[in-house]
Amino acid sequence: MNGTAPEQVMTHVLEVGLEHLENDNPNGLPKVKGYNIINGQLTESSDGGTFESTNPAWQTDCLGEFPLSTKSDVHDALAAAGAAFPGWAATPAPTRGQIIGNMGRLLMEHKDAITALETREIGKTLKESAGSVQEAIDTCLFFQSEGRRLYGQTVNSELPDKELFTYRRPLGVCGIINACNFPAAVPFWKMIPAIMCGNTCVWKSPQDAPLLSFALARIMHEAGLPDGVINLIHGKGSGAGQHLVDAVDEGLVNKISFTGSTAVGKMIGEVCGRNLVSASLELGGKNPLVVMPSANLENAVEGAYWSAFGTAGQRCTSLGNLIIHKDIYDSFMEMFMAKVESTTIGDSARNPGVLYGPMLSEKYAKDFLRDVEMCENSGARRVFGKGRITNENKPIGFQGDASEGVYMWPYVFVDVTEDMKCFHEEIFGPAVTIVKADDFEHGLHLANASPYGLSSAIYTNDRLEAYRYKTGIKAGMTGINNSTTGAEAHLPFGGVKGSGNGTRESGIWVIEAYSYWHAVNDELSGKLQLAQMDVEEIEIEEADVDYSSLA
Ligand code: UN1
Repeated sequence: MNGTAPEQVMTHVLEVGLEHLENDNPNGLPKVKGYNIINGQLTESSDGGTFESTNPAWQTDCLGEFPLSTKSDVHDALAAAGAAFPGWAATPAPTRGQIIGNMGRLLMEHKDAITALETREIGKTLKESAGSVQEAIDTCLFFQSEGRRLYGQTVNSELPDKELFTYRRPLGVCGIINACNFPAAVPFWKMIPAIMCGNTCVWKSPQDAPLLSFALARIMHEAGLPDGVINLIHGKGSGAGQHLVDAVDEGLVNKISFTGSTAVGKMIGEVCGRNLVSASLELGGKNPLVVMPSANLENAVEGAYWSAFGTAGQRCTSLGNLIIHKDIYDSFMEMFMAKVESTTIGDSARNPGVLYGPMLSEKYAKDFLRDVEMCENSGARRVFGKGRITNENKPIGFQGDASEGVYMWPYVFVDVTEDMKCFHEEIFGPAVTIVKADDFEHGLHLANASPYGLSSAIYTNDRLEAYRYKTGIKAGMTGINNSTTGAEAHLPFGGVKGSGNGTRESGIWVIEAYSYWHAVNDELSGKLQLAQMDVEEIEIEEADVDYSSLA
């Protein structure tokens, strides 16, 4: 797959005139000149600045150069989205849904190529990249038909000859900012419902996935999306993304949807709050998974292992605190550690079947190493994990040449207690912190004790325990006898506490985040009738019955 499929997608994006740049890519794949897409036009940064996107599994493989967008580029994109808004909002919702359906069908057609491109750009395994692309397809297919609903209501008036209605109205220009770990699924979770409701978007691509974002934006246009409805801008660090957030203060943005860290989410929430602009914030997690004695231990080990180390732990739904009942602690740990020790790691494009690939980029590796140091400093005992994988320092399951990419050992920390910093802080990478629970109540207490509330899970075959966990946990999502990951495209996704501001992505629930309710009354009587005041009063008639005598 690694040879032909990425070339297919290159051909696809090259159809719009992307030129190949000089390169020494070791895999023979092209390095392209990438662009912003503003009002359907391919544009460069106004000051000519660029940055590169490289393959974290093979760092000498450079995918392309992309515009380092300036404030004026961001403003151009906002102006285009603002200009496109009235026309798009007036387009019948079923037509908007039809275009969204076309996007889903084009993604299906190019799924293998997009999958390979995602793996090339962020290092996820091919299986997982395919899952992320499938999640984008599922989202399109779900919202295609929502375009034929987008229901409002008819409501009875308290006055005669008067009708009441509710309508869903679009918010306007939406700023979309997503992380690079689900670079196909998450922006689609945001933009598909946004445009289905009639909004227009300025999409700031994640700095580590600009080419994939470009390919997706091109596909959206090929599906029939009018120019200006989705405008793509690239950028790095606190550049273009910050300009987009700053534009909220300038009155140019009606909605921000952000997936990323809690710290940045709080900053965005403050800016939106002071401007009374709606914000959807999908933030960090320290997702707990509790294992009780009645559980099928093999199944629990598999679920915990996948939750902790699948995707190299780089999901917002990845396992944080593994909470094990003391009676099964030793037997669970024996099976768990055997799996950890044999973990397969490598470049999935060349070593199919590895559990996980590289970190998403050097930046994620640096933060991960800082965080595992924090675990040790906070008193946890490390029983597995030795830093960055090199050819001299690698676990037995590592495949390929470690010097080519940015690979991390899997980490296991035990003897973790509630008073430690590492119990409370998210670690974005392949590390798990393990806590022993005395009984169910203690396990539930520990599961609720972190500042986050995104995902959660319990393994138990006791139905009452499962019920008590489900009703006692404070989290946006809970798996029973399942891992902490695995949200589906038609269930509400999001968290409580430090994991977000209560908004939800996906399914019918996300529509609330991209529309407002408009209540309309139509007075047909030809006169002014005042609600509450001109309503006919119905007197209660005194009944001549002694009810107590009937008993
Ligand atoms: C994310 O990490 O931001 O449930 C999204 C899951 C995936 C989505 C994760 N379907 O793990």
